[in-house]
Amino acid sequence: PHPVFLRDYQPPEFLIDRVDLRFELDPERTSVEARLQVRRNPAATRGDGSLRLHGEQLDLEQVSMNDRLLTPADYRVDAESLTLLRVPDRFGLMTRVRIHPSLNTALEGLYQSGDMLCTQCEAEGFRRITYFLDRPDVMACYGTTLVADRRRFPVLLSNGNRVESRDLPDGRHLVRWEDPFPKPSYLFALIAGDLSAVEDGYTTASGRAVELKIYVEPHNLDKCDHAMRSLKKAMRWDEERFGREYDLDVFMIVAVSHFNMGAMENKGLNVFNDKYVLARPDTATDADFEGIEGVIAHEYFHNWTGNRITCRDWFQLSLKEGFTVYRDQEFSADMGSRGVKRINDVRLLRAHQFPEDGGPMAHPVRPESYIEINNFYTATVYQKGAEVVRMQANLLGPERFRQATDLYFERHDGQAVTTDDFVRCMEAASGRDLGQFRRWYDQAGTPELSIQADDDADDGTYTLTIRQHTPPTPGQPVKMPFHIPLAIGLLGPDGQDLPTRLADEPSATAPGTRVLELREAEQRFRFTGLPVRPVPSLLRGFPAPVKLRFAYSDDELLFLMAHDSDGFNRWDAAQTLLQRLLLALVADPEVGIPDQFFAAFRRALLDSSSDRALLAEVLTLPSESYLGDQMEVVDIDGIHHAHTMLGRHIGERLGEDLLRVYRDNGETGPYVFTPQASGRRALKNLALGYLMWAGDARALGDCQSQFAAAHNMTDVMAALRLLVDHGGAEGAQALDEFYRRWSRESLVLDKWFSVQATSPRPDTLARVIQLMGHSDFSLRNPNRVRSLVGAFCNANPVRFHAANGGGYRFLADCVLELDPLNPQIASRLLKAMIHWRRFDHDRQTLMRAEIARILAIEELSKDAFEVASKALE
Ligand code: HT7
Ligand code: ZN
Repeated sequence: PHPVFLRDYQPPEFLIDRVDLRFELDPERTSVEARLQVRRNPAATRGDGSLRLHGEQLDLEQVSMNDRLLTPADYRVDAESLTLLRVPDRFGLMTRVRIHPSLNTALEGLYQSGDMLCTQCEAEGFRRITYFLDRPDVMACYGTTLVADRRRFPVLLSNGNRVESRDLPDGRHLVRWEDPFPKPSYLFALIAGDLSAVEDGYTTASGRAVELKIYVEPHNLDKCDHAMRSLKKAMRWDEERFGREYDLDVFMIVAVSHFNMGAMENKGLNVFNDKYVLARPDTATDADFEGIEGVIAHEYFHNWTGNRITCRDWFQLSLKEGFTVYRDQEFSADMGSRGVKRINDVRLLRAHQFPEDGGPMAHPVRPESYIEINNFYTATVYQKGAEVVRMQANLLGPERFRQATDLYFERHDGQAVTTDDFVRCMEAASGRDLGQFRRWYDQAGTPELSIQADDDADDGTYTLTIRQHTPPTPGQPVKMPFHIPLAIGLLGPDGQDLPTRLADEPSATAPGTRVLELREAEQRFRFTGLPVRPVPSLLRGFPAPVKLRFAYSDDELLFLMAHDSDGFNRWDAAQTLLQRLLLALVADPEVGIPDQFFAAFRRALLDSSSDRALLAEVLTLPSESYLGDQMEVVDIDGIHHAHTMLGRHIGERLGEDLLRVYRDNGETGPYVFTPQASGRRALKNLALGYLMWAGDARALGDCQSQFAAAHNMTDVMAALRLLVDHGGAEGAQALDEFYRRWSRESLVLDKWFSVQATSPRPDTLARVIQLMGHSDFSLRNPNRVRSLVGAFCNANPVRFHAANGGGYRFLADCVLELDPLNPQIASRLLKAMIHWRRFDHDRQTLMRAEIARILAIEELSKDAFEVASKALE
């Protein structure tokens, strides 16, 4: 397979203004008739007079041009395209093809999910439905006619507004949809099924009425309230914060059980993985409720950032994804606790994006090449892309940023544009030069900031010398300095913020946070007028996606943890301390844990003035994989041992306090999803976890009672996880009970699989292999695969990286079995092994051998080929 390069981008030679599609739907054999209005693109250079349309896995039946039937002498067909050999400057084209949804296990194009038919076209799935210019810069208006058996498929949906509906002979019916907004083919969607809808309404800021419908299988109707509430909140928020109104008469969401990703923003018809729609307190955890709110908002926000304004080509993916993630993060921050949201977003960035940036598949936010675009829906494009937008928002300030986004929406509505067009709007609205800032889009790698502090008590100055260095990444051996906003504060001995006046500034600055702008490899900032040596609070609120190196003493970290006015940095100081302690324990398991650590932990635990959700974040140990990322060579077993040991010590030393916190934060009434209530649950279950680590006999009883009595899935799952990890009869019995109760609820059953797959118990791999043969397991359902195989390989480091290589062999076997069925999911799973160079020699050898075994397969998909080959480069 060959890469596609950004530098080769050419505008399309032809444009398509209008598409009329007619589907005769049948799971085994669907007929698709497409009528395209094609014209030469005046802005493109003339080619050889032919037109090449994308098309894959289509059985071509008929082609006609301007109503004249073409013969095979007029065109050429191969596995990826239909080429019309001579075409006029403007013409009508009709093609009729057959496709086979029930055989489509890749879940791209038109496929069967349970009893319904649905589509997934992003990125390049439309070409599996009909012949087309399947690229995002070809935007057309779509009319879609759906014909199907009325009993089997009473609901027929597509993009836009419904304009016709009638019965046909032989029990069939016809529904016609018209989407007035030009869109790229990746936003096309259709749904056919026996579905029920929860309906509601929304009046936009300008007074237009919009019908809201969430379609689900009838037995799920009682799990849509939270999704509907989230949708209405998102619609209001986008009006208030970004001035964006919804534009069609109806907005529809459909929940499907077989879906490769989280959800898809098709115009007016968002298709969702049901995991991000369905929730009832007894079936979904707080994390699920939060995920639903965020993903519903994300897809809705795409209506403007993605649909009205789309990407010129797939290298610009972050134009819509980075911006939309930024928007959904801001939305969630406004709906819940801003501080906790930021912590979780940064945790995610550090856990996934930083390793990606340091690994063999590192790529810029705007990649320069790809073999398979599906491999580039990454943490870099999404999460780092959002950080890049956030930095611009912070550099501009709220008012200018709003002017800049208004300009972007006005200037580019209806267009397919680039990340550079976006930055140009930021520049135009603010008058700032973002020339150097643009490097965030085209240089990969995480910058490392090394900061050194010098003070001269005599003249009251304090100097920070800041060096930035970005390690090389594949294809980019040398990096230029980034433009980095660095928010800092200086704390006095009483914990208050001091003024941050620089030596060359004429007037005093108010105490608090100030933003330094870094542009060079090394820069020095000299602060004056400081009566005492301050403790610096660096990277407040995490203003840029960078790694910080500063030689804090333990005492300084304890001080920041207790006093920093920036909540994010209080959390970060605690995490740095915990990380330090854990890494010291890895190096020497006999090392003593200082009393002051327990004292600080206890103080935080009993701090009733703080938000409990934030406390739970502060008191959670850094994950084993994150600790591994901080080591030169990952010591899997050492980390697991240190983690368990510290958890046990905390449980033992603070047993009484933990028990009190556990009991004081019990549920008092019916489940509500509010930041306060979910914070209580998080803190309570964290306390229970430490007690269970310590083997506290009272905690085992509490855990069993919680498992038996809780009415909400958050508490049930927390107890189940602890019981399973505890093992023995208690664990087995809880699993059996859970299965008996929930085996018919697919999303809950996923939890049953993943709680077993992520247990650190020594026999977990054997159990996982056994579960692969369970009658409820299927490789054809991505959620199930993720809940068992994905959870084991990505969230159970100590068992996946077992020294005997069993985990690696298991993953490679799964990838090989899955690749012919669903290459997207297979290649995503394979990514669990690409950081093999970070491990010891024996594990490196084992992982490399498994990747090589995969690469040796001749019919390997482009998806898996790209990941495997880059991993070994
Ligand atoms: N824009 C959507 C991406 C997506 C996707 C991409 C490739 C293959 C399947 C897919 N399903 C959804 C989701 C989003 O970011 O909003
Ligand atoms: Zn998105």
